[in-house]
Order: sequence, then structure tokens, then C-alpha cells
Amino acid sequence: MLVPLLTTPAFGAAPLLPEDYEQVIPSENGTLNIGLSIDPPAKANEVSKLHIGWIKPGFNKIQQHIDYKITVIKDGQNIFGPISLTHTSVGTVKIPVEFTSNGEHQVKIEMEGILFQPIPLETTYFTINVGKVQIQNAIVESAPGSSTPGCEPDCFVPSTVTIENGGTVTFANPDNAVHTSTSGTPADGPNGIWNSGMVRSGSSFTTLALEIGEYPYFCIVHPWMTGLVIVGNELPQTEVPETNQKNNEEGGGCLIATAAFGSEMAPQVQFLREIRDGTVMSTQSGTAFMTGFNQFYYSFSPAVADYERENPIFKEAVKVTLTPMLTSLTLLNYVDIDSESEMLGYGIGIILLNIGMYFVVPAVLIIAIKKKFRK
Ligand SMILES: [Cu+2]
Repeated sequence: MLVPLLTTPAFGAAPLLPEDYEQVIPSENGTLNIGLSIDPPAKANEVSKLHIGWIKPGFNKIQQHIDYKITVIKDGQNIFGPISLTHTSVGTVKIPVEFTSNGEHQVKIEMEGILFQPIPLETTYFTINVGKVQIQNAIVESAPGSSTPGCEPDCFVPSTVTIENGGTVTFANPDNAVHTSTSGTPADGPNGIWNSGMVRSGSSFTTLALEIGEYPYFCIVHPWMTGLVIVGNELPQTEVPETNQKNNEEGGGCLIATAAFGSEMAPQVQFLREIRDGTVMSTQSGTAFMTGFNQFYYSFSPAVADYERENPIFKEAVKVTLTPMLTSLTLLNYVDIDSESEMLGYGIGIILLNIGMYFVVPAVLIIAIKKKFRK
């Protein structure tokens, strides 16, 4: 019972990389980019996971430690959330949502803190079309320093981007100079398909839906900045890493903790998931340990989870039992685990701490009580 709870198994595959998200759009004030993928593609009356990641503009890296809320809206009604303010230490999150009907939905993401610091609220909306193949939105950024020549040919990053018919392109400007994205060429001038006008530092511009074709564009202020948008008929589906073994674990969840705390979204369960994805899984020994461990854990945890659901007293007992362990795991939040030896060191330390709490202390008490009775 102890080790399984301690290490918290299988909440799904590894987090997506910044470039893997189906849609990426800047947050309201351009502080971060936000990536969204839906897996499997959203359908009415089915559960899909929203994969959300916060991405540093200009670096293409995940930003860690974000405080956020999520709401899913259909025709002005909340069909999911808003969830209470939640922290992700790894900067990515997977949230299961059941879509009750087909059609256009909004995913509302409120960002309220970065790196444990509150920030002015930034609200970002994604549009998803449940029951239909997602139309892609691509994001292109101005290269830092592109206001002086020398960035060619990558003054827009990426300088060539391919989307499907009906997709849009967002031009974001993380550079500290003003830029435009204007369809046409420096030689022939604007051709009128889109013109962002002046996009100041930290802002962005999104085109209307584009039809099949090739669209060269440039920056009116800095005509050495050129790029190309290709709109294809249908994109080859973004590669889903089916070969990734971790996918086999998906769908299990941490059964015992989920049943005890009510849902996969409970903060305690989220926390365990973060530990697994963010800390334990980030080192090789952690990953190897989890793989072996999951086989053992899943051999009995569904039975325990079922029993928790049927028996409220047992459920409360599991909750009380899990609480000291969760507290000890929060210690992991205060250390940076980057290396194998650190993982083993902290891991063994916390396992010993838990053995102390769950076995040694009760054993000592039992022995003490027995002695008393003998006298
Ligand atoms: Cu420019």
C-alpha cells in the first residue's frame, strides 16, 4: 500500500513539447503563448483531454509554475468549470472534459500567476469545434533584433508555415520594435489579402481564414523581413506518438487517490499528477521505477478504488491516510531535482519518511501497548 501511494502512477503520456500543440495563441497581453491540443479529437458525449501548455514567446520553451483557471463554454453556458485557481509546476496540464454536444465551444483560460507571483488577469479564448476536425491556427513570431538587417531568411519564425484550408495565422511580436505582417512582396507591395498594420511589441495579429494557396508576406517597416504561408488542402495528420509506450498507461489515473478525493481534478490529485509527470518522470531512474511499479499497482488498485466508491467510511479513511503522505511530497516542491542521484536521494528520503509514518510509528505504538498489557 505504501510505495504505490507514495509514487503515484500513470496519469497519461508525457507532456507535449511547445511545437506539438494543435493551436497556439498569445495570451491576452502577450505575456505568454498558450498551446491547446485535444486528445482524442472532441466528440459529443465523449471524454477528451485538453492538453494545455504555457510557452515563453521567443524561446519556444514551456514556462513553469502557472496559476490558472479553465472554463469550457457552449452558447454562453459553462459546460465545464470554471475550475478553482490551480497551480501547475511543470507548466503543462491535461484535463479530461466530457463534451455534451457537437458544435462550437470556447475554452477560456485565465492566467493569474507566473512563478508564484500574481499577475494582472489575462483571459484567453480558444475556439474548438466539437465533432469536426480542428482547423489549425499557426503562430509566427518576429525574430528578436529583426529591425536591423541580418536576420534573413528567418526574420519571421518560422519563415514558412503550412496550414490547412480555412486555417489562420497569428503573427506575434515578441521583439521590442514595431513590425507589420503584410501579404505581398517588398518588390510589388501589399496585395490586400491581409495587413496587420503596426503591431507593437508584445502584441499580435491574426489573419482571417485563408483559402488554399501560397501567400508571401513582408514587414512594411523592415522590408528584409519576408515569410511565406502555404495553405494546403488537407494536412497530413499531426503525428500522434502511437509508438510511445507511455500511452499504454493512459486512462488509468491514480485510481485510489482519485476515488478518495472525488475527481481527477481535485487539487490533491492534481498535485500527485504533477509530482509524477514533473518530478518523478523527469529522471531515468524515476521513469524505470514507475514502469515496474505500475504493473504491481494496477494489479490491485481498481479493487481498492471500487471499494472506496461503495464505502464512504473506507473512503474517508483513505483520505486521512493519504494526507501525511501528500504533505511529505510537498517537500519535493521546494527542491530542484535535475540529476539521477538527486532523484534517488530525495526519493529514498521521502520513502523512509513515509515508512516511518505509516509503519514504524504504528508498530512502536502497538509494541508499547502490548508491553503495558503484559505487566
Ligand atoms: Cu519589421
